[in-house]
Amino acid sequence: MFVVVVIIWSLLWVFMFRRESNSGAYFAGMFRVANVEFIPEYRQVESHEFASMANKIQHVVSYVYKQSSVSRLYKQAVISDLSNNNKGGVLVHFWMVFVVPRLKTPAVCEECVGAIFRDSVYTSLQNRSSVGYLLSLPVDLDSILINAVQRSDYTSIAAGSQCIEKLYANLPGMRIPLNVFSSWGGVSCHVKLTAAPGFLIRLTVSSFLVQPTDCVDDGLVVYDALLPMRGRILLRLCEPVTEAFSLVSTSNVMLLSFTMTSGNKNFRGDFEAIIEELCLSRIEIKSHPDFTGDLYSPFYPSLLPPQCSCTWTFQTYSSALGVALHFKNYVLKLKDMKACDQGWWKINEVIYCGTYVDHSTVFRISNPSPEVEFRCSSRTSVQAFEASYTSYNISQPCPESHFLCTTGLCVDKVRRCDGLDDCQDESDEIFCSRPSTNCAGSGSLHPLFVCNGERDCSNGVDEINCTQETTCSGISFQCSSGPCILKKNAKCDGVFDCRDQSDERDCECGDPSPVKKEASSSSERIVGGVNSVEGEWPWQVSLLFSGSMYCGASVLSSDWLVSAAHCFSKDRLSDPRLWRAHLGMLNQGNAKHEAEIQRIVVHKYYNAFTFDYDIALLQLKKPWPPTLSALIKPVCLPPPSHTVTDSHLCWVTGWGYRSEGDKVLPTVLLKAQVFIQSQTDCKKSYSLASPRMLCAGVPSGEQDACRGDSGGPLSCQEPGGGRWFLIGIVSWGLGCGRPNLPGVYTRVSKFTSWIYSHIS
Ligand code: 4AZ
Repeated sequence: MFVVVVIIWSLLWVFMFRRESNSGAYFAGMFRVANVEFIPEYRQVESHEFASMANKIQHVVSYVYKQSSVSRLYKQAVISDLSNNNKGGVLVHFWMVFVVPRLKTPAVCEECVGAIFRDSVYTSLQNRSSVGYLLSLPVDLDSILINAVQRSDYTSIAAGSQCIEKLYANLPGMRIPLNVFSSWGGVSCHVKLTAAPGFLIRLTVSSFLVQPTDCVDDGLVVYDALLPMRGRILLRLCEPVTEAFSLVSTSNVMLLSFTMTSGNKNFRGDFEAIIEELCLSRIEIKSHPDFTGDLYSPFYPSLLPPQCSCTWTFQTYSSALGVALHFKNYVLKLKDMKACDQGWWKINEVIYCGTYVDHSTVFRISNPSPEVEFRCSSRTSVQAFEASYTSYNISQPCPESHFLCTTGLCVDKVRRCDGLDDCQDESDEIFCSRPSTNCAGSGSLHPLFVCNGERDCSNGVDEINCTQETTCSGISFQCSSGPCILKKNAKCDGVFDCRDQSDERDCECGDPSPVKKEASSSSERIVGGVNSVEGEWPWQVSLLFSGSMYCGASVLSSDWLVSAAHCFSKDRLSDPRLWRAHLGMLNQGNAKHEAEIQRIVVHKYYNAFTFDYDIALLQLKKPWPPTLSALIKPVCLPPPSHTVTDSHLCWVTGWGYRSEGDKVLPTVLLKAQVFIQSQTDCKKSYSLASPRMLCAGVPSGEQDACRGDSGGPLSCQEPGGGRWFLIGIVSWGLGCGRPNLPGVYTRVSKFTSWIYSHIS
């Protein structure tokens, strides 16, 4: 009996557990077979010609890996496609499967698998070419690319998928319609596009109707390859598209990988073969002083592919004239240690990186005949850009009586320090001496004092006629029906200021109801903070990533939260399924409501190096229940003209660390009072502070936000017990609680319209 049990147990172990403890490692790859003529039959996987070629190649790949150090793990290679290609020969697209014991590390790494193949080709190189002979198969060393892929990619495309379509664009200029419906054939569908060799593919997306779920349920990934290779993603489309746009491949193949759950989902668009643009031109800037011309990125208005290059050679009319490039939403900055990822520029032998911004800039080249070289340098497709060029007087870039902004724009000197952002980056509004109040003079009162709700002049002239309709500007409050008034903080102040009363609409916000009046000032500290009481910050949210407290956020409505982009910027952090929002919570672990996240919208200009545009929106899967509305309440959003004066009370709140070296997070929600600094002072601490940032703290540094508070609110109360507005979002800072190094916050008033465009 005992022997039988042992035998059965051993067999069970061998067949069940051992098998279970193995797992697959999947790779997709491609390489070029040189010196072989492509024949049309290779397009048909069923053809005899394909089978015979694929067999030969499969044999070679297997031979390479069976000779290698991972021979015992190698299972099989499958040749999925043979395509013709711009360099001649045949491009081979293949899958590989390895079986790896789960407990044995390391697994087969991506670099190792690639290196094995490359080494084999390398050792067989002949002459001085990049072609090596593997069992007499001529493989181009430079063309080898091997990527690890998900098992799901392999099973949905390689392992007998029902939904693969192959389409060809044989003639340039013919747009081939491409419509995909959710009923097409399952959740995952793949469309492989191939153009004739020598051409590129332009895909036009006319509309994409899907549920916006961060590509969890519905989405489209466009690859610059025929297999889903991670290193070759051109575009991930997770949101519905209603306005058509197009993008371009870097070779003659493209793969569209659709995920569409059931429902009325569909994709409409087309694709075509296009010729590679020769982006090379000589531009003469004529004598006429107002002469301007336009410069477009290659394939404009299509998105820019990861590879492209352009050279523009300019010639101005006189050696005293340089060339000014006026960009709509792009800026050139000297390249530093970091790689350029939104465009690489060489202008007169100096290298610059381009970056997309939300304002216009001017780049001046003080040379009458400069050569401007541009290269695409992003990993995926990026926005196209457009610039106009003019000549300018090198010795005097701006007209006399004008001020040169750091954006390169020229603005009238009288506009310097006038309280309005004329330069579009506020460079005309920093390092201004505090304006004198000048209460006696008529009409020349500095905008800082006008209608800010405070009596700056003893005669009160700064606070009169504040609700009279005037021309709209950056410092006026715009009523919904269009007209503007000078009263800066008219929003939700309990007084009807706009004729249409829109200033008091949607004002169920920023009105907490703490259960006890004040906390008995305990000695617990955030950085220099005290415990909050229940209901004091009903918009405060704790965001948990994979079960651990990671960031803060604020409630904007029943299903939207706002937080910092940097909380979601890396691979897994951008997956909404791994996040939970804890709402109506005072002590960690005691949330009144736990919400799942449906979607994370990170600002498209968020810059992970500079933390510029550090803002993200989170949509909840379900709204929080109205029964909790005593403990969960939205915060008010400041309109663009909102100003914070010395009479505002501002607090930063969160469950973050209490000091730089702290190891344990507090359980109770802490609050610390901080003061908002002028942008001039902010720039003294952090020269990199952008107009989208604000500094807040205390001179000693003793009250501050710290790690873990990120994404959480900096809330300011309107003077006289008014409502609470979300003025900042905890973003960054040098250390925590250091003197003269305040916390840096995302300036929310710069994002009001961006926020409303997504949440309403
Ligand atoms: C952080 O790492 C962080 N002292 C947040 C705020 C500050 C510093 C660091 C400001 O999340």
